[in-house]
Amino acid sequence: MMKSLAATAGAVALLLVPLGAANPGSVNGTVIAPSLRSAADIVISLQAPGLHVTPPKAPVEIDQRNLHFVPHVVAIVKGATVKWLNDDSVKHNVFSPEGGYDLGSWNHGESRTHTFTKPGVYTQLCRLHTEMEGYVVVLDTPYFAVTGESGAFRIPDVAPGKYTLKAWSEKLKTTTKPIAVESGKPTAIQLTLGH
Ligand SMILES: [Cu+2]
Repeated sequence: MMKSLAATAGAVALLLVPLGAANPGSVNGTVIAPSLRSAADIVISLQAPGLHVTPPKAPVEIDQRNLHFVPHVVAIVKGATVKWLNDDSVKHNVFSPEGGYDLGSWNHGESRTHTFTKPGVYTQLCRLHTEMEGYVVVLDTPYFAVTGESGAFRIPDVAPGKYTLKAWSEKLKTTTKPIAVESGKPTAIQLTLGH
């Protein structure tokens, strides 16, 4: 009895984890940008033909706080919706030259949304505060991250394969680098960005 139970359990485990199955890998690394004060807000994405993206059901939020877009740079997949909040006591507006939208102006506590259907970089501006600037980077890959203050990033759960790693910064030239992601392994990347 015990033996047959163990045998059954073994067979089930074998079915769940077929021999040679590809486990996800990951990509992590650091971006160095010697000409910038900070290596934050750099969008790292892994590009390959035919990648499938699933937009999140909930909108991705960008706050307008102390006359800034927070976060300054937001990366999303195509089909995702962004919701802009207003955390200030003054009115704010959002418009984008590349996106061709102008969401009007609204008060503290209110919000506006826009759904992005095409990949690209969309500058976010406010007609009421010309110094305000932010970016929404729309991607057609599920594999991306935005660097933190230290320039570090991590992209988890990447299907093994060959990719073109792309690093986008608002101030620097976009850099690409071919990389390979192996099953169940982290791939470490160090990238220096220049003008
Ligand atoms: Cu504003």
